[in-house]
Amino acid sequence: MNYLSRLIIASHNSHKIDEMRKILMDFSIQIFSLKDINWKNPHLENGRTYYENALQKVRSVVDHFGEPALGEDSGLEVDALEGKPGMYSARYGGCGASDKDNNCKLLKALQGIPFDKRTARYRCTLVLLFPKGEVYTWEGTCEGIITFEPKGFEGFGYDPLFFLPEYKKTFAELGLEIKNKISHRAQALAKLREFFQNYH
Ligand code: ITT
Repeated sequence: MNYLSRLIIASHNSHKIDEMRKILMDFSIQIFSLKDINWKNPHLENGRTYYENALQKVRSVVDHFGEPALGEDSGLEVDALEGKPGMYSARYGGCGASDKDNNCKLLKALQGIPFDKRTARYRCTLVLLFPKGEVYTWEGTCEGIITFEPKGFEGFGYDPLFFLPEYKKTFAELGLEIKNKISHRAQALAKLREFFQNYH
């Protein structure tokens, strides 16, 4: 692989982009979000796996711009709900659902389930695609417990409900500095960092 000087992050989620930028900021790579390059097309996301969805997100961008792109598909898997909402986490509360709608639906679905049975994990599948077709993928997971009520104001999505037993706080209470060390996305990006380090 040649030296990578520019990279598009194929996500419309500003929180994800912010996390990814911060984790990659010490590399001398110019990072562009879809907003930076004025790409407004919604993603096609009809894959059967996180990998297929992530690949769809990057493929359309790489095909259009002819530059490498990094994308990811992620979700929250709750054991008591047999892995739901999983790949459908963003639209769990219905099409156009807000984070608050999704969190409300999740709390309702878990009504009556005791603390020790509310285990869950975030999963992130990262895909890096080059214009010539080389594709690399990495995965990260982060284990936690779904709380009984939202706590904290940082982060996004299910973070106010995602409790980390080791820290006794939710991701929304912990803040980005710690989240970016231990999250599913941080773990997948740590593998991408290793990949970049070997090629720089
Ligand atoms: P892009 O597809 O544009 O990247 P998106 O938010 O639609 O943005 P996904 O389809 O991968 O991304 O959906 C992931 C959803 O999973 C996200 O919207 C949240 O509801 C949830 N999620 C994933 N990672 C999360 C995190 O770190 N914190 C909170 N919720 C998260």
